Amino acid sequence: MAGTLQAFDEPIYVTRPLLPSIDDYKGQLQEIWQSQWLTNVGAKHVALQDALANFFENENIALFNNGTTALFTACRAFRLSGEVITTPFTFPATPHVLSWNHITPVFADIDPLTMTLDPGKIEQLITDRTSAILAVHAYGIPCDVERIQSVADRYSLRVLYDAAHAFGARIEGRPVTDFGDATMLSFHATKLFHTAEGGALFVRDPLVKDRVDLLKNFGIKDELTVLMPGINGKLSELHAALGLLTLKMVAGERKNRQVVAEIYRSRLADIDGISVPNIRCGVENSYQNFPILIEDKHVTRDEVFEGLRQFNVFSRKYFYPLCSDYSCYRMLPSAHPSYLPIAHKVASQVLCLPFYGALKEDIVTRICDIIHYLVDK
Ligand code: T4K
Repeated sequence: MAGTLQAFDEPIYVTRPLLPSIDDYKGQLQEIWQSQWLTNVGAKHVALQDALANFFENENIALFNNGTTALFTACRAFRLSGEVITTPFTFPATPHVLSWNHITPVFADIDPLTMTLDPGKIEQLITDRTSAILAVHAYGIPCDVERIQSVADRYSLRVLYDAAHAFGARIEGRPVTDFGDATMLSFHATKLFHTAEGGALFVRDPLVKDRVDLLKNFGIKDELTVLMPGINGKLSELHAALGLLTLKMVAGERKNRQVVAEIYRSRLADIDGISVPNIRCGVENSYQNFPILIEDKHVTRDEVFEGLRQFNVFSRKYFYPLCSDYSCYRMLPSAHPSYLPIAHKVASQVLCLPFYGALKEDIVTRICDIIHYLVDK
């Protein structure tokens, strides 16, 4: 079969950003130039924040210049301290925002089906220093929010969600941003909805939203009053304007990604040793990534990863290595691999395939043929 398969002329990346027409963006830039207002909560920022509040049916939103700053600020807004229980199966930003707040991340194992924090593993890690649970809707597959909340309620802990991947994901019909005390979204260029760089924080309590707005602007109340040590978390007008345009394209992009996902699912279904995570009943995935799990049967995950590269296909091993294996965290007691068997297994098997709406049907089919070849050879 290798003879009939050829490497792609152009590299096929794990994702490509959603881009509006350059003319539409020029139109936005013309308005910004005319206003001479480039940042600090200008008209585009206000318009995007309103549009997103409307989209998520939630007024308690604050826009940020990236998701990491949004999550960092959330920790400050809730005055989290001591220890926070989180997942090792995530992007470095998740534990790093804790460290930057002088909080110790405590890693709990993940659920093998959702690949998110296992609610059954949280309770045993709670100490008198625990202030919160920080869970991640990895790949936009929602966590078991009900069980996480019930543990948190029993111990009076805050619940924060890193929903960097979860734009548009729903739980029992409700947006993921409706759950927990706060939810962060990332609007990075690699995300389904993006502003090139950007992010947002949704909070349950309007008083916390006021505090978040202060914290993201140096703690400035007015020209003469600084109320608290804040940070610069503001989204510029140029980024907000891009978001206004990409937001209009999100529904179409989601539909296109569903088509790509369907091709992958149907063409990879019959490969022994490869599985596609199933979404449980009552939740809707955001279609941020397309992860597959490769059991070490006929071929290893790393062999498929390397094999795809030979064909100019750049899949990614999100999230390998686990955060608990980074040199800055592996000395933590909770980071010991013996406590995190599922996370280690999933991290050694997972591969995120190229996944974006503009990926043509014949390209997806060819990627599947290459995977078939790599498994059979
Ligand atoms: N929490 C979680 C769970 C996250 O996944 C992330 C970010 C965060 C928090 C933090 O949110 P932000 O502070 O970023 O808002 C990328 C993104 O940079 C990162 O935002 C994202 N997660 C992560 C999962 O993916 P890399 O290092 O893999 O990106 P990079 O540059 O290798 O890009 C991946 C592929 O995307 C490239 O091979 C090609 C394509 N690409 C990328 C960019 C930047 C483009 O086609 N155009 C582009 O402009 O981290």
